[in-house]
Amino acid sequence: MILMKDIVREGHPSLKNASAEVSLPISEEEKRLLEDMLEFLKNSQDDETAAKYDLRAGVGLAAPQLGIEKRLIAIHFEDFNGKLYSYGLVNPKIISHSVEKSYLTSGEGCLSVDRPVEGYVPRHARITIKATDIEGNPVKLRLKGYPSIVFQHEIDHLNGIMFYDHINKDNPFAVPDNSTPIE
Ligand code: LHY
Ligand code: NI
Repeated sequence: MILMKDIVREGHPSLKNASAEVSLPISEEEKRLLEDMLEFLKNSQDDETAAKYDLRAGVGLAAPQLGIEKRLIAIHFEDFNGKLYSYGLVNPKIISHSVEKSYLTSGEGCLSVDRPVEGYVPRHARITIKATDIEGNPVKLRLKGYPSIVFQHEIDHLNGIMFYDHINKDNPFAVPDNSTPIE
């Protein structure tokens, strides 16, 4: 199982590099990796398991955070309406996005960052993603609100971009133009 020691932290090159496209169909090893990544997220959200293994709760994880520079991400959370988003995705790509932006009023964190970084992280308010799922099926997702933010955070990791790269250096709490806050 994936543990916190397996997650690379700031300073590791995999967090700064662009990850490689994965050829289809994915290998058994890549399939197992995505399943392990999803299991980590579920474990991290289970109070008992998280306490036992000292896991920090997470809703998303990207392969480069394990030092594996491949375009693979896992997402697992329920939105505020109780709708489950649980995906292991291969080569996720934002094919279109709104001009309007959004940001989490509480900011963002990262499993690879062991310090609080304050400030608003401007994101596209709405995105459409194309990807391939674990079973090899094509996936097309239209996302807004919190789910849109989480997917953008994870896809950024595939491009070597950290959430704080988006924060306004002069005024971390500057409200992004044409944006809607997400509580
Ligand atoms: N995981 C973060 C997590 O807490 C992702 C996140 C955090 C997204 C805050 C949006 C807001 O699950 C990661 O850092 N994965 O890369
Ligand atoms: Ni992160």
